[in-house]
Amino acid sequence: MQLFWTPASPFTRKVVIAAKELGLWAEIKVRPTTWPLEWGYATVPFTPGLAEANPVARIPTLITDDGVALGDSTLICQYLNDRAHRQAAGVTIIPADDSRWPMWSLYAIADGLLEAQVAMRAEMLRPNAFRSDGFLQKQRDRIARCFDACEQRAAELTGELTGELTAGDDTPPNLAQITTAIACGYQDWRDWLWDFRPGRPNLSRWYDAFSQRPAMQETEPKDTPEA
Ligand SMILES: N[C@@H](CCC(=O)N[C@@H](CS)C(=O)NCC(=O)O)C(=O)O
Repeated sequence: MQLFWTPASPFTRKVVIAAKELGLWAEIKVRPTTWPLEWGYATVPFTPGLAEANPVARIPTLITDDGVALGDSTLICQYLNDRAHRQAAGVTIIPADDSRWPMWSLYAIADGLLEAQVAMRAEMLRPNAFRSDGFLQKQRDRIARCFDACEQRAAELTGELTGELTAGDDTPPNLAQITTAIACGYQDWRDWLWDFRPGRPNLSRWYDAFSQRPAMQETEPKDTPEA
C-alpha cells in the first residue's frame, strides 16, 4: 500500500494512527507530499502522482496493493480495518456489533471538528484583506459545540462504555477515540486555536492519558514542507 501523506494533516494522521493501532503500518509505503501555502485558496502544483491517483487532489490518499485509489480518510480507515480483521480476527477499530452506531455518531462530531479546524487553516492562509471574520467565527462556534459534545460524551472516550484505553493498553482504540484525540492535538498545535480544556475536565483528562499512546506520540503534527 502507498499513502500520500504530510505530517501536518489531521486527516492523514487519522489514517496513520489507525494503521499503527491495527498493526498495518509496516505494510504502507509513505509518499510525502509538498504544499505551497497558497493551497488554502488556489490550485497549486501537486506532488507527482497525487492528482493522477485522486482527482480531488487531497491527502490522505491510499493506493491499495490492487491499485485502487482511496481518497478519503474514513474510507481508508474502513479498508484498513477490514484488512487487519481478515489477518487477525478481533483486531478492530470499528466495532462489528451495534455499538458501532454510537461510535460512528461520536466519530461524525470529531470529524466535523477536524473539518472546521482545516477550514480555518485554509482561511487563515488567505491574505489578510480577503479573510472573512464571519467564516472564521462560524468555524470557532462549530469547534466549541463539538468539543462540548465530546465532554458530554466523555464516558464513551474514557472507557466506561468501551473498555479502558490508556497508554499501556494493547487493545486498539476505536475510530471515534482516535479522531477525537487528533482534534484535541490539532487544537493544541495551532497557535491561532485556543485551549479546549477549560470547562471540559473529563475530555481533558482522557486526552492527556490517550495522547501518551505510542501511535499518538509518533505522529505529533509538524509543518508540511512547501516544496
Ligand atoms: N474528507 C477528507 C478531507 C481531506 C482533506 O481535507 N485534506 C486536506 C489536508 S488536511 C487537503 O488535502 N487539502 C488540500 C486541498 O484542499 O487542496 C478526508 O477525510 O480525507
